[in-house]
Amino acid sequence: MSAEEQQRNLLKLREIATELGIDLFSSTRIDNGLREGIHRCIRELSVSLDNAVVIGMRLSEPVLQTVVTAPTWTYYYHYRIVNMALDQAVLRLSGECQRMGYRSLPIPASQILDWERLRAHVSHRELGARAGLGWWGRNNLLINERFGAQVRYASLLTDLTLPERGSDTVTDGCGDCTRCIPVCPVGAIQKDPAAFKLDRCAAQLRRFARDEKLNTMICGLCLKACYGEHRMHPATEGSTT
Ligand code: B12
Ligand code: SF4
Ligand code: SF4
Repeated sequence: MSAEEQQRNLLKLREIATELGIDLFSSTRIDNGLREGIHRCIRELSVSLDNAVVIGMRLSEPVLQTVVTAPTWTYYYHYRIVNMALDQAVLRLSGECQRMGYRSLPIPASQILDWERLRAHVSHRELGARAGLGWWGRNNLLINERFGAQVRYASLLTDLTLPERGSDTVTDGCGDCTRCIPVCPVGAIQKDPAAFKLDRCAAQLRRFARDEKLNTMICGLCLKACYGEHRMHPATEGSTT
């Protein structure tokens, strides 16, 4: 397929995504390095479905303002509805790939397959970084230049050839910023993203799920601290509701 055709395919999918409220959109190729991290239930499939589309939806800043010391019911509902919107968008894009005569596998925004190791089908963060949507932040999240960590992601795998984008992955995008380090209640965030203490974070999210009666492992504190170019409104940054 020519580069022009690949670009046309990408634009067609991007147009649909934009109509569905998607803020970030890109694509990348699944190479052997990425394939190693893919869950065994779809690893074989990813050999032929070796193009990935990654989409992102920005979270609402006022919703995040309700998160001050713990996740709130307001944040919980937003988390759920954004996941649903992403899943619907990926479904639409996947259907479009199939109508164009290609195969496509939609990957859920947030479905854990392996509860012991806390792993899903693929890492949207890793795909997003490869697709040029952001960098690996100190808080272990994918940080987008415009929206910081305040974006949720989903992806799909397809045999429709798309342009290889963002191969120039940003490595040290955080620069001098350390804003998220002190907000973590369990000190999970370190200067070096690779030193992130996942065990501490996961234990705290289990406590939040139980104590806040959310029955879901969410938090929101290090997301709120990482807002990219769009600063939180200064008058309300620390307010409670
Ligand atoms: C299971 C899970 C968790 C587990 C922990 C999983 C883990 N291993 O980190 C728990 C329940 C603790 C958790 C917590 C949170 N999660 Co979570 N989680 C997931 C889920 C469903 C699967 C992750 C997975 O399979 N990881 C497997 C490993 C191999 O991949 P990885 O951890 O992403 O990255 C590893 C390597 O890939 C490598 N790496 C190589 N290149 C890169 C590039 C980047 C950018 C990164 C970050 C890493 C990385 O380093 C990592 C360590 O080995 C994903 C959705 C998905 N399918 O991706 C959401 C997801 C990662 N979670 C998300 C969020 C927002 C959260 C929370 C803030 C909770 C909340 N919603 O309030 C916290 C943040 C914790 C933190 N600071 O990391 C978002 C992240 C968005 C973003 N902007 O980055 C995701 C992508 C969901 C979504 N649909 O957007 N999560
Ligand atoms: S999600 Fe919460 S507990 Fe985990 S690193 Fe971020 S602030 Fe800390
Ligand atoms: S708040 Fe600053 S240090 Fe933390 S991940 Fe975001 S940009 Fe990096």
